[in-house]
Amino acid sequence: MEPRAVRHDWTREEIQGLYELPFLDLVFQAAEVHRTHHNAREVQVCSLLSIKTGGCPEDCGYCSQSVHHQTGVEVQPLLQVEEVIAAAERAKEAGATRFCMGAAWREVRDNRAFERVLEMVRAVRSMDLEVCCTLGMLTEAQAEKLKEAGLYAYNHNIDTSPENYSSVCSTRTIEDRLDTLEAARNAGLTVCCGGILGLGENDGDRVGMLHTLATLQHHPESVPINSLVQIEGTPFAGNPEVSVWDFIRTIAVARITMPKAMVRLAAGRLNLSREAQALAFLAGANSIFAGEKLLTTPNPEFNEDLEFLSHLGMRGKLPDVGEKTPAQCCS
Ligand code: SAM
Ligand code: DTB
Ligand code: SF4
Repeated sequence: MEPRAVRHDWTREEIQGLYELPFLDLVFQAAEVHRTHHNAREVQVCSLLSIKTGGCPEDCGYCSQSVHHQTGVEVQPLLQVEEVIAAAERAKEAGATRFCMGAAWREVRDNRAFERVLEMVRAVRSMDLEVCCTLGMLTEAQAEKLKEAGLYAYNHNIDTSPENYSSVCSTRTIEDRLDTLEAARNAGLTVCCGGILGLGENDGDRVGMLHTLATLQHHPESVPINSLVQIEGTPFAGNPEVSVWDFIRTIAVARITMPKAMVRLAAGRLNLSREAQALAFLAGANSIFAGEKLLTTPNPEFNEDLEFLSHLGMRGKLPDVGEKTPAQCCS
């Protein structure tokens, strides 16, 4: 087989073998794969906005927005379209090319709130930004409506391995997650799907999560790797901090097993030194969330990130907003 072919038949043992490589061998291999498939000087700069905050009926153990945990996050009903446009303008001005809107919903319902989200998508799309939404579970018909409105990507994470899933969330199953991903895929949306480190998982769970993603029929175009931002009042507050080495290993294995995907250094960057972030870029990360807030927690400021990228000789990647169909790159 051609050494750089995109594979969907990874065995768990192979992925485990990659994860266990000597650290620098792994980073070197990942850097080679990265440089074969991507311009290693480009980083995608994404901005996040919580369009509906808190009050979520799901019990995800990491989340500040679940009604099952007392976290002090204030419930904020669905924003107005104008507020979203203003935020997207600020993000674009600051240098973002992808704008991701998150709602603390268990699932999308066919109601006026969804109509308003469709309006938000149309508006942000008209600003030549890649538009991404993360709204919980959805049906194929709903995904089609989002696609028609101009949505580029749907984010829906599997978070951890299939075996560990029930210890992270008990109000849905990983199969529910995979069904939603399939609905988004069938509607022609690109898929953004990754997970979180720091949920009490072991190395085998990290391998299991990557194995699940890397053996999907189509790899996600975008794979966010989050490091838990600990939230007081959630079951995972007080967990041991994620090792930087493990975080970078996970990024490197995601890069090797899903060569064409954008691998995002997602939540948790405030706990990572700039040197560690640079190592993560070397290991194949090529996307970040920028801007002072993620959904409910702090994140590095735009200016600091842009300065940092420029210090590394890197630049922001242009948005994929042309006429070509985006999803075809990662099949
Ligand atoms: N409610 C929707 C859902 O769960 O699909 C969308 C929003 S949810 C906050 C999006 C993702 O953010 C989660 O799947 C999880 O991977 C990540 N996330 C949430 N809280 C986090 C935290 N405290 N630390 C790191 N990542 C987190
Ligand atoms: C993803 O994987 N990480 C983002 C985005 N997709 C929606 C969310 C991170 C949230 C971090 C915790 C918070 O700010 O509440
Ligand atoms: Fe709700 Fe999403 Fe938070 Fe889970 S991660 S509690 S589904 S907002």
